[in-house]
Formats: sequence, C-alpha cells, structure tokens
Amino acid sequence: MTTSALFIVLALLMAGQGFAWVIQPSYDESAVPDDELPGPLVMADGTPVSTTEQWPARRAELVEQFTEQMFGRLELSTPGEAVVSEWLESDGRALDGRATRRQVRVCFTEDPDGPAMELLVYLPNGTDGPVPVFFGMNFDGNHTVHADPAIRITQAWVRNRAEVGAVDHRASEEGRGVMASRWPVEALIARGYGLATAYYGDLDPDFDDGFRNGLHALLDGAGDTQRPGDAGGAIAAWAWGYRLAMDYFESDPAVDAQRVIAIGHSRLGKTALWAGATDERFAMVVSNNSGCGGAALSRRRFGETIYAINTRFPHWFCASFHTYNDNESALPFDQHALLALMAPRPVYIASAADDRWADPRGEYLAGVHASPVYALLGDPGLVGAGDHLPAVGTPLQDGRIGYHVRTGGHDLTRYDWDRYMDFADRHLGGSDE
Ligand code: GTR
Repeated sequence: MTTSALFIVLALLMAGQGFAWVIQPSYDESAVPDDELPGPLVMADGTPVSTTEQWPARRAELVEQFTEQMFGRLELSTPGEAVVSEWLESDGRALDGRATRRQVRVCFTEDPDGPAMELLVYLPNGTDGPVPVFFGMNFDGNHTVHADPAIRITQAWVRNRAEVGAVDHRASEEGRGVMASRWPVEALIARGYGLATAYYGDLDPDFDDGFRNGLHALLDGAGDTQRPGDAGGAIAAWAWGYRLAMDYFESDPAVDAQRVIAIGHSRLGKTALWAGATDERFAMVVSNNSGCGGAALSRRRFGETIYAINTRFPHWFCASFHTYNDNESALPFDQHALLALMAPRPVYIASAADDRWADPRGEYLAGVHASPVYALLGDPGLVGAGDHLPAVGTPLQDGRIGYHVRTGGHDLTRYDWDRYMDFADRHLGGSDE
C-alpha cells in the first residue's frame, strides 16, 4: 500500500470513530456556492405548480424522492398495524399532584412479547379535556429527562457516557434527571401541554452495525449483506418510532391527537422533520438545531456537509445518499423542500448562534425558501424575513414557519421550549381550544 493510500484508510477509520478533525469544515460565507435551489413548486418533469390542487402530486413526488435518495424505505415484514400497548403504570399524583404520569410499552408488531419502545408521558391534571402533547425522543433513556424516581431505567443498549452514568452500554440510577435541562416538564405542564418521550435506542441503537439490530432486524431483507440503495437507515427507524408514538396517542383519551407536536434536537431534529413529513397526523413539527440533513440547506456546504455526515455516521441515511458526497448539486431537492412537506402545518426551526456546524443561516434560508409552498396553500410561511439572519433572540412567529436563533451553542434549552410553546399557543390554539 502506498503512503497516501494508507493515509486515506487511516483517515476514514478515524472518521468512522467520530474524529471530526479529518473533515475540514468551511465557515466562510464567501465560499458558499451560489447553486440554484431546485424549486419546491416545480414538478420533476418541469411543470410549474401554481394551484393548490397541484400540490398533493408534487408533495407525493417529493416524499418519494426524499425516501429513495436520502432517508430510505422501511417496510416491516410483520406490519405493526394494530398497536399493542400496555400501561406499565399510570399515576395521577405525579409531580406533586400537578400531572399524570404514564409509562407505556408500545410494541413494534402484534406480538406483545416482541420488541417494543417505552413511552414516558406526563399530562397536566385538572384540564377540561384532552391536551396537546409535545413528543420528542431522547438520547440517553427516559430516566435521564427528569429526577422523578418512578421513571423506569432503560434496559436497552446505551452509548457509554460517564455524565449519564452509562457504563458497559447499560444505563444506571446515576443518570436519573441528568438531562433535565432539556426537558422542562413542569413548565410544559403549567402551560397546559403534555410531554411524552421515548429512548431512541429502543428503535435503533445509534452505531453502525450493518443494520442488524433494532427495528432493522424486523424488516424485509433483514440480514442481507447487499442492501438496496434505498433501504432505510437509522433516521428512518427513529422516525418510524415517532409514528408509532402517534398511533399510541390516538388511543389515549387524555391526549388530543389532533394537536401532537413532533420535536427533536440535532439528529433527532432531522428525525422529527422526516416523521412530520411522512405522517401528516403531527399537527406541528419542531426542529431544534437539526443542521445538515435536517433544516440546513445542503448546497451551502457550510459547517457539516453531506460527505462529513455520511462519513461519520454511515448508518443514518440510505446508501443512495452517499452518492451525493461532495456532489450536492446533483440532489433533486434541498432541505427547504423537506420543510415544505409540513405545509400548511406550523413548523418551527431553531438555531443557536455558536452552533456553526449546523449552519444557522442555512437553516433560516431553508425556511425562507419553503415559504412559497405555504403561500400557495393560503398561509404565510416565514413572516418578517429578509435575506439576513434575524438578530439573535428575536423570534419570528407570525407566519406558519417560525424561526429563532438564540445565544449559545448546540443544545435544547428552556429559551427554546418557551418559544415553541408560544408558537403552539398561537398556531394550534394552545390548551384552550
Ligand atoms: C453531530 C452531527 C450532527 C448532529 C449532532 C447530534 O456530531 O454531526 O449532524 O446530528 O451530532 O445529533 O448531536
């Protein structure tokens, strides 16, 4: 092997281990290519989409393109049609009597003893009827989102992280409540919202195992070494879990299934967008710092690129997406079209000023370029927007696309949640309808 070949092999191996330094990101706005974005309102054959009647066909075409080229298909060999769920517990006196807590086992198939995810649900007490609920997956297990001693500790594989007490890929009591700053349950309850969460590793452990574990083990073609280019990756599996949670919410009379909001941070922000795009039962979607593969425009090549994401996380997207490494201009879509798939439902995009890896301006511009689809359907998208990123801490919430960039880095904070509740109050009628 020549020295340069050896170097490339080493670099790729290290990239696979998450060493970002082998990838040289660009943070130079003047280096952003001025490639034209594919119009969300033009059919693949060039026909302009100018009436509301034409939108469903264009929408279906885009969903198919995103499925085939980016997230991949995911067909269960045993359809999980009838949701089998079991309340592991339900306690009406949680959080000092302010909330009802449920922990629910939701099965992937009709087999009650088969694989399942555990949902943790908090619903405000003393309401007149069913309540709107934010649902978002978590990274380290349900027990990390709140110090409540009754939350079950996940038995699933977890990433080793000393900060959350995860050792030998097992979660522990030490992790209880450690991620609570990302999940202000009491604040949500006080404003009339429920909060539901599930551990994303219940659907698919987040490492590259050749698609053998998690939901992938139940899919058509599981175990094949040659997977088709459009076979679904980990994000498709997590998004399937969002839809499964929605199936459960439709069965819980205390939840207003017409007002369930899909939320996700970072890789789970990408997931929430894909879940919202493919499941129109979600009334609103929140992308928190979702970045590359989420809200950020790929063609900008600012911060994380398609090459970078596919190299470090080869299991997130389908194999076909890898053909766009350093080849963004060949994509038949860009991420503004993913946002447009929420239309006319409200969607909120949030960035953080120091989170340059996720390209705040690229996330914002995707909202700007998704707006014509909202306008076509009769609602303004991003209102008050110009070419420039809005000032830090000045949320745009008048239209059905919301946006803010806050101070600080890559995180899901109380500031973000307060804005999401404001936006939901405004566009979904909050808890009063
Ligand atoms: C980063 C990745 C981002 C984002 C983030 C996260 O390493 O490059 O795309 O998904 O992880 O999920 O925290």
